[in-house]
Amino acid sequence: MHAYYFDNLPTDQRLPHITDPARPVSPETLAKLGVLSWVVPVPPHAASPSNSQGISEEEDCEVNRVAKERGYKNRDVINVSREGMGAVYDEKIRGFFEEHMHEDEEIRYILSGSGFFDVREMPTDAWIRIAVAPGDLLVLPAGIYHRFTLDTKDQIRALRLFKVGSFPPLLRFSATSIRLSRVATLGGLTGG
Ligand code: KMT
Ligand code: NI
Repeated sequence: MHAYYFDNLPTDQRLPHITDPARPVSPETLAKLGVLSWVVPVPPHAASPSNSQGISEEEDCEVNRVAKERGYKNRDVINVSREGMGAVYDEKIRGFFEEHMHEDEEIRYILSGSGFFDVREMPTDAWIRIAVAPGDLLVLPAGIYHRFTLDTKDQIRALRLFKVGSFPPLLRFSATSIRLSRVATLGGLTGG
């Protein structure tokens, strides 16, 4: 896992988008936003692309210890690739990259492939890009605005852990408009 400020250039979302010079973001800065990360080596059975279960709740491993400690109840494996998603691939790719948030804390544990999670820094509103690879375990706090994109390798498989219910939340399609109206309200109140 490495993180840095996103360059905001309107090129292919799957490119790294590192600024020149790069502006790295430390794990401490991420932790202040509630974004926590660990590296947990992926067991061979879960790393295999044909595996669709990921890590079962019975396995004795760090992922399950974190999940139990933090009160997680549900999980699934998502294979974000053209092969893995079929007809809904383009729509899903678009949806993941639309700024959204989840009502509850969620975990992503990368089993294979790679990609980028962008999280909004508060109160600056800057995008922080988090590059993830196999073994990265990422905690996204409740309510953080974020988006996801594949990189140019076009493939990631991740275990998703949920505290309640199931993905996707209803909020995801209105998240950007809610956030923008909040910004507008703040602007109005301060006269800026
Ligand atoms: C999210 O919350 O944006 C996602 O789950 C993206 C896909 S996980 C690799
Ligand atoms: Ni999300």
